[in-house]
Amino acid sequence: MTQRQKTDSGGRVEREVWLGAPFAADPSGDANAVWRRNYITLGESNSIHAPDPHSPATISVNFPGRAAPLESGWIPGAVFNETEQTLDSALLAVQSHWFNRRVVTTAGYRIDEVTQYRTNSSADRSGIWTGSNGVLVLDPSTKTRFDFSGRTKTVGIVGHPTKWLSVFINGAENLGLPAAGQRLGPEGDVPPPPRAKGLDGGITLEAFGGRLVTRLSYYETTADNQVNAMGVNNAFTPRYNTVIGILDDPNGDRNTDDRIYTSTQMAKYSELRPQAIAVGDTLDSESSGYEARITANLTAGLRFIVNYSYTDQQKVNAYPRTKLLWDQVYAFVADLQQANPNVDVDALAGSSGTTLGALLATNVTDLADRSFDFSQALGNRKHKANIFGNYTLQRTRLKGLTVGGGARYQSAMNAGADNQNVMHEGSDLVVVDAMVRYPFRIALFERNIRGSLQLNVRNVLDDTDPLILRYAGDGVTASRVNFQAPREMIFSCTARF
Ligand SMILES: [Ca+2]
Repeated sequence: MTQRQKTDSGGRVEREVWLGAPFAADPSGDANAVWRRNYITLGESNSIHAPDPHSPATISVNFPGRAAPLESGWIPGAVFNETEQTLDSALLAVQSHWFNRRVVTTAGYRIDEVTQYRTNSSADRSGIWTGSNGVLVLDPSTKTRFDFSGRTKTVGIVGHPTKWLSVFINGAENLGLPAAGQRLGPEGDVPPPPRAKGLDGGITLEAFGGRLVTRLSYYETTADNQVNAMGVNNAFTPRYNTVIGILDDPNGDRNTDDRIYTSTQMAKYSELRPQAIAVGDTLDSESSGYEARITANLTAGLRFIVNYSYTDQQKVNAYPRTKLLWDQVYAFVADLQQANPNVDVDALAGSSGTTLGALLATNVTDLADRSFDFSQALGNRKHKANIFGNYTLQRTRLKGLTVGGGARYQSAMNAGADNQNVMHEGSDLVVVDAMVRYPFRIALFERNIRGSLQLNVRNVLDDTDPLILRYAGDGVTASRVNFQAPREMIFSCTARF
């Protein structure tokens, strides 16, 4: 099976302005914006309606001291881009039977090929925009091509060696398509393709003619190169640019004649550039778990379901690019201190108001804390169990009456680390639920009406103790708390006629 898909997309926000940037150099800034006011006249309903700003189309006004009248028009308000993407996919799947259908195998292979063209905007300073910062237009000279290919492989086997036993195992491997909008590393590269692997397998056992069914399963998945902002966009990149800004202009007079490094000194370091443009980094995650489920129909009216699962989640290799970058920054600053023995490099602040030493110290703590946070699967509850049973009366006058109840358990979640990086656990959780259902059948207006009355109660014990989800840095104060819903009773009546 093959498929071709084409998408064009772009984001462009427009603003109504006075054309030609008459009041300030930035054509789309507030000073040049057209502000339309609508006044409401009490008692006149048509004055409440604000007209579409595109119609009446344009405004032309004679402005004192200007020869030509001012004309209004719409221009882009912020940097924008347009992408054209072609995705070609091919898929092949095979299913086979073996040994008299006792073994069924499936295999699949999928290829995705993406070609993407990205065109950015740039400022046009010609014509009426001469002398201004320029109006943003799509710039065909910035059109860039990106090519990616993805692969997905899956294999599955289901075997029924005997009537009461079945075995299954599935494997999948996926090389996905990268998030083309992200910029990573010193050159703002498109991220590496995400790579995922998964394996799961298990057995199902049936006993007493199918009245007792037990299913045991295991799974593991790894997902590499997961892209996230991770504070690179709003902490590490701006901080890097502040550090380099101080080294560019140590005396803070907005002139870089006193730059303290040379391009040769910077070029020794593979990751260092005069400006950082990265907006994210990657991490890898691994998770594995077991699940056991028993369904028992013990007698004609009695049924039990018991379920238990264990999940382990780990995140690893957070910040490969950011860590490398900052190790090089620390070494670079040490180099500059050695090359300039008469300057206290750590004490330089340029025009930033913070010293270089303080910025680097903040960064050491910030990167260590965030790496630690990203290595923990916050909020993960490892053990989960449910038990639910119901009994339906078989004889007696209340034949058909079903009474049921159960409990849900979740072990304490990972509630974060304190300032000493000691992990804390939040609260565990047990909720008890119950239900009663009674079916009825009555004759009304010569029609047979069947229905049921049902009462469901959630949180029977009305346990409303707050659940601690996260601790503050002191490890004692709860910083995030969830309140459980109090006891809830829902009575419903269903009738079919
Ligand atoms: Ca300077």
